[in-house]
Amino acid sequence: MSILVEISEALQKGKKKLVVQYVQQALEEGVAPQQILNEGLLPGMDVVGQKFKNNEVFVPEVLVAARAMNAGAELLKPLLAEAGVGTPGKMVLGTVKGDLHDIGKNLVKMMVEGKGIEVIDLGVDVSAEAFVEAAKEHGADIIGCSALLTTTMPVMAEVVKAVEAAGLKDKVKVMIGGAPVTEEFCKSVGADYYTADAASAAMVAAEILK
Ligand code: B1M
Repeated sequence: MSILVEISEALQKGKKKLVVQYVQQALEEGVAPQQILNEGLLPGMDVVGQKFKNNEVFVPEVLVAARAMNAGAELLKPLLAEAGVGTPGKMVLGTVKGDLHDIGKNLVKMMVEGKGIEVIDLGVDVSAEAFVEAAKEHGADIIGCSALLTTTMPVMAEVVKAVEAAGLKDKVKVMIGGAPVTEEFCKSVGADYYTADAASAAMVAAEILK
């Protein structure tokens, strides 16, 4: 089995130490860091994302796989930076104001990072202004908003309005999600994208940044 397949399979099983060991081995064998990322770590995380979407694996498996992914990616980061390989783009992510639920938001973060995208995590209880300020500060391409309460969903409309007011409508896409959020709601508030789960959010984010 090729070392890149070994990396992908160890990641899918959440075997962090093994992922680190294989990434090191691949580097010693002269495999390019970008190839390790694109053909080892990222496809491994894609498999986990798909299985999660299909209810074949659940939150704990995603968490351990994401930890393994991050450990492998940490080894590559300085080498990728040296080689001038940047991230495909940036997402500012948070749970909207008044809402403290963050389990789904954290899954979205892991899946999106699994696509090589940089995520600036603003945490929970994030106001529309704070989303927009952070997007400006970090030059983000996407604002991702999560809401779990029907009472906090209207904050997503405020985010869309704040993006427009800041003159960022053409630059920054607003993605929304969370259990009570729907495609219909997304259209009604003028957000750019709605996705039902973390794996789809990551796929759509990667598409936006292509
Ligand atoms: Co709360 N809670 N909760 N809660 N809680 C719900 C959401 C609720 C449905 C329970 C119920 O009554 N049946 C209900 C909301 C009702 C409503 O609004 N209609 C509710 C309530 C009422 C409350 C409180 C008001 C309770 C109280 O104090 N009286 C309170 C509110 C606090 C606040 O936020 N201000 C509260 C508090 C809490 C805890 C702190 C105890 C805890 C949160 C812990 C934490 O997050 N750190 C909690 C929990 C755990 C839940 C339930 C049980 C589980 C939520 C969860 O994490 N699901 C929930 C009931 C339920 O769903 N069974 C409930 C798992 C998670 C993986 O799913 O977040 O949907 P989810 O994320 C999914 C997708 O939605 C999507 O991807 C993820 C998976 O792939 N997704 C995105 C999420 N964000 C996305 C963003 C995207 C794209 C996709 O793009 C950017």
